[in-house]
Amino acid sequence: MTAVLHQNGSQKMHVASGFFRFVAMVGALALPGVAYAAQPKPWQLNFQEAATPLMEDITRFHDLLLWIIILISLFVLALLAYVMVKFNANANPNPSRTTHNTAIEVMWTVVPVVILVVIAIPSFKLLYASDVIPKVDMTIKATGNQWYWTYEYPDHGKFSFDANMVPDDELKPGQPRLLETDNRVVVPVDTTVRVQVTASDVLHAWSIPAFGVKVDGVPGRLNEIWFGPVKNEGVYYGQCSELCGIRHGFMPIAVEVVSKEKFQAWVAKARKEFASDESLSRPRMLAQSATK
Ligand SMILES: [Cu+2]
Repeated sequence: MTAVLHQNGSQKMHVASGFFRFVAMVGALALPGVAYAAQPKPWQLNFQEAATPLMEDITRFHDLLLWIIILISLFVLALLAYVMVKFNANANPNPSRTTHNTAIEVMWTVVPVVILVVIAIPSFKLLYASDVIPKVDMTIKATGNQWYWTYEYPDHGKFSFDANMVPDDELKPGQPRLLETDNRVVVPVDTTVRVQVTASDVLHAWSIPAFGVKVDGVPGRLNEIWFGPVKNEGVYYGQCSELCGIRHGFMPIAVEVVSKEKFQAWVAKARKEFASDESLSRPRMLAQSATK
C-alpha cells in the first residue's frame, strides 16, 4: 500500500523482519507450550505476528523506522567519534574560527526534511487506513465496564454478553493467564468487522495487537475501528489499554476467529444462551455483575 515505503526500504526491511522473526522463533522453540496464534510470548521481541493486512503494513512501517533510527544513530556516533579524535586539544591546538558554511547548512536542513517526508507519507496513509471504515461485513459493539467488556452483535439478533477474565485457579490447560475470558468474541474468517467501542463508566480501550487495532472507549461517545479480513482461524488476545482503575490489568479481550459455518452455529447457540440479557436494563446488568 505504501509506495515510498516499498521503494526505499523493502530490501532492508526484509532483513530486519527476518532477523526478528528468527529471534522470535528461537524464543518459541526454547519455551514449549505456545499454542495460540496471537498472544505475547516469553522473551518476545518486536510485535506479535500480524493477522490482518493493516497490521502487516504497520509492521513494515515499524521496520522502516527502525532502520532510519539505526542509520541516524550510527551517523551521529561516527561524527562524534571523528570530532573527538580529529579536533581534540592535543591533535588540533589552533582551532579554526569558521562560523558559516552555506553548503553544510543547506544540507543539514534539507536532509532531515527529506527524511521526515519519507516517514510522513506512509505514516499518514496508515492513519487514514485505520481511521476510515471500509465496507464491512458485520458490526460488533464493545462496551468497557469496570472491569470487564460487554459485547453486542447488532447484525445477528442483538444478543449481548459479558466477557470476564478467567481467574488463575480456573484456567484450563492451554489458556493463557490474564488473557483468557469466560466468553470470547467470535468472528468468522475472511470477514471485515467494524467494532464500535464505548464505555459505561470510565475510559477503557479495546485493543488486539495482532489486528493492529486500539481505540478508546469513552463514556457517552461511540468510537469506531475496523479489522480484517483475518486469514487464519485461532484465538487472538488483547487487553484493555487505557488505565481504568484497580483491575485495569484484569479485563482482557479474547477474539476467536472460526470458520463461517462454525460462526453461524455459534450465533444460533449464543442467541439462546444470551437471550435473557436482552430483557435486562443496563443498570441491572451492571448491578448484577458488580455483585458476582
Ligand atoms: Cu479498562
